[in-house]
Parts: sequence; structure tokens; C-alpha cells
Amino acid sequence: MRRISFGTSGWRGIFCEDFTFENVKIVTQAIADHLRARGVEDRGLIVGCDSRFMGERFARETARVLAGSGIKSYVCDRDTPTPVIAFEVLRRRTAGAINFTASHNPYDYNGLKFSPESGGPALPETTRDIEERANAMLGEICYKEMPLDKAFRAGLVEEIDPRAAYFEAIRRLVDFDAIGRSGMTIGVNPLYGTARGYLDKLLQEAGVEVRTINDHRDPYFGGLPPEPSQSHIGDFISMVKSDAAIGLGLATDGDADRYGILDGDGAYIEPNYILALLADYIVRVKGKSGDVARSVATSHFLDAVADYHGLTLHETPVGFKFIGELISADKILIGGEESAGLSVRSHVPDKDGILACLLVAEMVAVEGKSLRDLLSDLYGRVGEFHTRRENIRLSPELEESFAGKLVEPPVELAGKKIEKVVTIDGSKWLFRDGSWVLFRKSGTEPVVRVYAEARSAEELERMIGAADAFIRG
Ligand code: VG1
Ligand code: CO
Repeated sequence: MRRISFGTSGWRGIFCEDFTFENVKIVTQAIADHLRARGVEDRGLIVGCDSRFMGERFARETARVLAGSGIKSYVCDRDTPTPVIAFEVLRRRTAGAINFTASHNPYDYNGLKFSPESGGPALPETTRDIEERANAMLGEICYKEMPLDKAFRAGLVEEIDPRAAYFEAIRRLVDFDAIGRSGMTIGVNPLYGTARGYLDKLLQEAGVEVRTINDHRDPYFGGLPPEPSQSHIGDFISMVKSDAAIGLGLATDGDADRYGILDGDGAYIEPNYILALLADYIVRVKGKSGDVARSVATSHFLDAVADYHGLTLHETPVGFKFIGELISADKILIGGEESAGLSVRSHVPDKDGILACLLVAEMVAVEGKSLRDLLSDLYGRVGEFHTRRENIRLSPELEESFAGKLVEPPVELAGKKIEKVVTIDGSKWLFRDGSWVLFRKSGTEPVVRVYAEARSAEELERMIGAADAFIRG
């Protein structure tokens, strides 16, 4: 049997192959044992799922196994966004959460994200302990479980609706009056996922007109991965383009921890830009101050914004758990990743796509400008940044050659001398003109990621070309 392994965010597997009831119960038992070893089992766990096939069934099986170990489950009454689960962990002070989601992966996957009492994604030392316990149990029936009705009667399972408390928290972070006053019409695309009844509802309550697409549950996600990237939301782009009334398009991924933003004319605005724009807006307009953080793969546009405002920047490995740690320690004002994840001070230490979308709506409402105009204003103040990420399918050959290629970086790439090598995640090579490339293996899907950034679009093309040739060659 294949080993259980937690990646960048949780354990993910293909249905029937790795992601089976049997393995889910084993991983749950491993989590139960982990909680007992830490002496926090009395606090119980939030248990939730996204909109994937059989999410509720997995949640119930997990509750049965937790009950078998005397651990209480607070089971969400419907598919629930990851940031809402994070919020509920903090609000109820539970020992954490088990969340069934494979986030942006295609429909044939499911996954399990475990968060400890911080509410943020578990750090590697925690997932290592859970993996070890789970792998030691593989191949034998070693979990204890309780029939669900008995668990209910024993008070070990309770159904919860986490929406109202989360709404209240979001209302403290976002200026809904400004959004309401703008009179904007906003397009919303929850990508058949968990943001249904969250993002649209909050905007409607603010008094703006909302036009939705893909707002029913579809475990096939319309055939594409539920990732709100430019290549996966063509239907939404067409909708916003063709509807002159829409002033902004907001999308979220399957578990609503990522965002995807369209300008009023349907132009997709890269998450790297959104992060920089929001950081600038929060400081310049909302008058906040503090450090900022980004993953090693994220655009240095954020560094330029930090410099401009005299803020300190932290660089982390990829995975929001590392940025979440900084939020939990109250060290940063805003932190984010190029993959469209961000959160802010005093909010959950996990990425929140709903909050990100709402902050963008607030920014557009307050500034009274299109995102592209805001972007060109910011370019004018801190300079231009052009960034791209490419995914290369992990063939057996690439799997074999990849690590070796990075052991000893070359002296130069694309005719430019490599000035510095950063290895906190994969291998990042920095050049004197501010450009950089990064190579790393994904921890959520079978691909190698190549990231590049330059100060002009032409230079970016050159860098991506050279990086691609290097890794494939
Ligand atoms: C990807 C992204 C990373 C993100 C992670 C989980 O990881 O690059 O930024 O935190 O997915 O996102 P990787 O290792 O595949 O590059 V989610 O929305 O899938 O929980
Ligand atoms: Co996600």
C-alpha cells in the first residue's frame, strides 16, 4: 500500500486509489492519537468538507472514528470554506479541525487538511507525526469507531452552522458601507465550491447587485479543476466582458481559500498584483502599519511596496502554513502567496479567498478606479514587475533528473550571472537586474513549477524560455 504523505497543504489522493474510507479512517485515528499524545483531545475538533463527491460521508466516518477515541466532533452542516473552518477553530477553541478538501485539484481527487488549535494549516513537524502514526497502521484495521447515532447520543457529535459568526468577523474587517455606496454590480463565481452563500450573500447584504455563475454544487466542477486562474475561468471572463453593468468579477477556488479577480472589462488581474495592490491600499488608505510576508515564489512587487512604505518583508517557503505562523504570532499586517492566497492581521492564519475578494471590492469602491488604473498608479510609484508560473508535467524522466539539476546551479542563465541562490523551497536564482527564477516540485499535484520574474514583459519571456530549456534539457 502506498504511504500516506502530507504535501504543501494536507494529504491528497485520487478517489478509490489512495483516497478510500479505509485510509481516511487510518489518518483520522493517527490524528486522534496525535491529539491524545499532546493532551488536547478534550477540546474536540471541527469537522468539515468542501463540495466534492461524498464530502459529508467522509466527514461522518471521521466523526465516528474520533468518537471511538472519545473525541468530540463539531460537524459543519454543509460544505464549508476552509477559512470559515479556521475561524470556527479559533472561536470554539477546539484542538483544531479536519477538513475534507482537495482545494484546487481536479474532481478525481479528495484530500484532508488538518489544522491544529492555531486554526492555520499544520506545520511540517505536526504532519510528520501524523504521517508516521498513519503509516505504522497501514494494512491493518486499527481504528476504533462508534456508530453515529450512539456518538450523537453520547454528545460526541454535534452539528454546527459556522456562518453567522464568520460573517460578523468579516464585517469588522471590510468596509461594507463603502461597497454598498459604490452602486457597483459585481460578478461572482464560486466555481461550484464552498463560497456559495458566503461571498454572494455578504455582497448582497452590503446592498450591491450580484450576478453569479457556477453557483450550484457540482462535484465535477464543470470538468475543470476548481482553480480560479485565467485558464480555468473562461466562462466567467466572457460573462464579465459581455455584461457592461459588471464593474468587478470575484471568483474563489473549491474550498474558498484562494481568489481570482477580474477587472470590470473582464481582464484577469494576476494574484501577485492583487497582493501588492491590497498591501499598498491597506497602508496608504486604511492607515495601517506593520510587516508583510510572501512566499519565496511570490512577486517582489510586494517587496517594492514594502520598501515604498518603509515596511519589513518576510520571505517564507511555499505553503500558507508558514505565513499563517506569522499571522498567529501577530507579526504581520498582510501575507500572501502567488497562488492567490492571503490573509491579514487579526484574522485567521489561513488564506481567505472570501476576505481577499471583499477587500478588493472595498478598494475599488473607495478608490473609484479600475484595477488596471490602480495598477498603473502603483507601477508609477514603485516600478513594474512581470511574473509568471509554468507547470511542467512530472514525467518519470523529469522525476529522475530534477533534483540533480538543482544541486549545482550554473554560473549564468539567459546570459546573466546568478548573483544569489535561495534554497528555502526548491532553488531560486537571483540576478542583479532584480529578475529571478525558481524551480520546485509541487506538493499538491504531479508537476514541477517554474517561476520567473523580470522588470519588463520581454525580459520575462527570455527568462521563462531559458528556465524552461534548462529544466527540460
Ligand atoms: C500550491 C501553491 C501554494 C498553496 C498550496 C495549497 O502548492 O503553490 O502556494 O499554498 O498549493 O493551496 P504546490 O506545492 O502545489 O505548489 V490550496 O488552495 O490547494 O490549499
Ligand atoms: Co484552496
